[in-house]
Amino acid sequence: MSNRIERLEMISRLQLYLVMGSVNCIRDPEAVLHEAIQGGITIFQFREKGPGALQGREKYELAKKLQKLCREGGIPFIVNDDVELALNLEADGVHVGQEDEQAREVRRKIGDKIMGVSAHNLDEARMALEQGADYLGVGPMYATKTKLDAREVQGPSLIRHLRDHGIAAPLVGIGGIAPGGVGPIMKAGADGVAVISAISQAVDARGVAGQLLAEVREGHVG
Ligand code: TZP
Ligand code: MG
Repeated sequence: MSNRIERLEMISRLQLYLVMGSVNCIRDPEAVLHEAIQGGITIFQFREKGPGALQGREKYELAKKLQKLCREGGIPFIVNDDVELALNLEADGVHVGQEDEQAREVRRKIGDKIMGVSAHNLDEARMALEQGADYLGVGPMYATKTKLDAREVQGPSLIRHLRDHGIAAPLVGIGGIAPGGVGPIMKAGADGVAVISAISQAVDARGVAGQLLAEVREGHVG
């Protein structure tokens, strides 16, 4: 991210990040995403993963439909892990974890698209930024049942720790975040929060998104 305007734009995009695939939904994913966009999510990540996840053509078709909703809603569409899918769809970016393809390699393939990387400690954060990450997903903030292989809970203090050690990049907290839990993460220095179940399993996805966004804005410091 070369200039200050782009950086500020990235930060404002990260306020409320919905991460979701068909496996996470108890209702039609398109309906959930549509409501979440109405509720104010600022960015979306297609994460089609875990037991029962769609593959091949079906995965592609769902991604395409969700990307269309993002375009209509004016929010970026990011693909988890699958660089090839992101390139085929001309997605806005890719998010990779520590167990996925090396961030440096992903950056080489995607050019100037958005690249997010998951980081669980200072070393991983520094490495990801050195390899070209535009933002970091940091967590787990709280206990989560959604990611079976999630690392140990870190708490919002991990965000503070990264800030205190000079990590100035856009940061988004993830893991177990629901309405009522956003304030401490923002106050620790995050730019936003990423959620899966709080929105994808909500009866009122629009209402929950609205609540989360309000908490992000209230809790924002600096
Ligand atoms: N990475 C760290 S925790 C997590 C991911 C993908 C799962 C977040 O899901 P939820 O339902 O918001 O706890
Ligand atoms: Mg991954």
